[in-house]
Amino acid sequence: MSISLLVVGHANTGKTSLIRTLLRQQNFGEISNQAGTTRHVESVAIKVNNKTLLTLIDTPGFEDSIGLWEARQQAPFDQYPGNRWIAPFCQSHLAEDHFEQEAKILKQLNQCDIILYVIDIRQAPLGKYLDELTLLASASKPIVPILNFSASDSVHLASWRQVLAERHLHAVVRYDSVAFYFEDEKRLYQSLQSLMPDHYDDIETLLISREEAARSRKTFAIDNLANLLIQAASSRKVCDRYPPAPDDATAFEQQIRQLESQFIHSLLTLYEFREEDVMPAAFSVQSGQWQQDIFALDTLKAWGVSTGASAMTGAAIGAGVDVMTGGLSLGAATSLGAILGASWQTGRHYKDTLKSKFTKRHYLCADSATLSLLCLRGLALIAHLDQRGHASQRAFTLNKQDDNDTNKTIINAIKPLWKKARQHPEWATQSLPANHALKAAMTEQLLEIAKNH
Ligand SMILES: Nc1nc2c(ncn2[C@@H]2O[C@H](COP(=O)(O)OP(=O)(O)OP(=O)(O)O)[C@@H](O)[C@H]2O)c(=O)[nH]1
Ligand SMILES: [Mg+2]
Repeated sequence: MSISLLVVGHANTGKTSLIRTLLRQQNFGEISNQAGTTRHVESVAIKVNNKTLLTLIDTPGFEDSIGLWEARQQAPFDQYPGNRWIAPFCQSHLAEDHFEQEAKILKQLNQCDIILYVIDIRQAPLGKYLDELTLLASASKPIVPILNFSASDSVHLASWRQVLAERHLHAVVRYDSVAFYFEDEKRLYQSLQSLMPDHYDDIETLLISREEAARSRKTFAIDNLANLLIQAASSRKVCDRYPPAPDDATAFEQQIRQLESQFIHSLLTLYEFREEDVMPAAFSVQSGQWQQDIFALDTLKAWGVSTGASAMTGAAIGAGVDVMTGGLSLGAATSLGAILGASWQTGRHYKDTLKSKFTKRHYLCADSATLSLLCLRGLALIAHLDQRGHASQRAFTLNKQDDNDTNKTIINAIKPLWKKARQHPEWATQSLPANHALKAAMTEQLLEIAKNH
């Protein structure tokens, strides 16, 4: 049998939200800012490998706990000790009339293993909440208070801790269903382990599976970001003049934006969020003219020129290219390699350079500012989704990122890699395998950055 957790609390304290976050699902129940959103009891299972480890039971909120406490203290219910008042109360006319919502909660009390009492810590521990705690305590089930809305400081935190301690409720868990921290959730599960030692291993299995899922999501997200940066850096658009005609510039911008949209889409799917959860603010793609620096060591290496003689050979190539006139054919260009004595394996990089030089064609490519922006926005999105609770209702705006020192350091670490990617137009439409040298280096850098981001 799985552990059954009854999620209770005053109306609008975030009970349904808590369940959504624990499930990592946005489609459980209804949530809203209005009190009285949940009107019925609803159960849902948390499974690992098809085995149900926990059953969560959502309930309507308490609406009139002071009235309920008074009714419990009046005849005939005052005669029943402990939890014995609950059954007759649920069969009474009071349960059908005034306390219809409360009766739905009370009926569940006998069947559950643990009560999760959800508190909105933005509210002071008023009498109505204390009455709820007293009523729940009469069921003689373990209670774990959840201090919800914990992402922001609350002046009431200390007084809540005090009133809970006075009721011997020390295993209190801080939580926030919108700004989600796995460490908080871990503490909740650890409390359950100590309350139900027979289920220790099951909960441990759940914790491990949650941790593994978070790790593999992160790895996959970073892999996607590496793909985005490599593809954006290696994307080119041929145009016959520079600066480009407006149509060419627009088509190229579209190409780059499309890459980012695909990246956002795959991350939302991965983290199980919806398209409307992220609003990518528009950004302007800045494009420069693609140029191959023929004196760069990497270029020479790609041309098969030994680096020992690089400076000289590079100069010779440069001179060779400059003295040749526009009528040069690619066949003739091939002999340039022979003139220079370089071992000729240049393939398309060399041809591209010569071709653009002699056919007066230009290649547009994303400039550094655009690639920096894509990189920083990608990292910001991953950091956000890692901590976005499934109860969040506000869309995250993916904005321009600050030009601060941390971001400059990040860009300086990644830039040399996208400079290399820029020389490989054939990578624009493929995702390189994880063991590809440049992809592996990019992924490693991004993972390192994401760890501290
Ligand atoms: N910032 C923040 N908002 C939260 C948190 N938990 C819930 N909310 C918001 O609070 C509102 C109420 O959440 P619900 O989950 O509907 O609350 P409930 O207790 O199920 O409400 P009822 O079913 O009406 O009793 C929603 O707008 C949630 O987005 C939280 O931890 N932090
Ligand atoms: Mg609800």
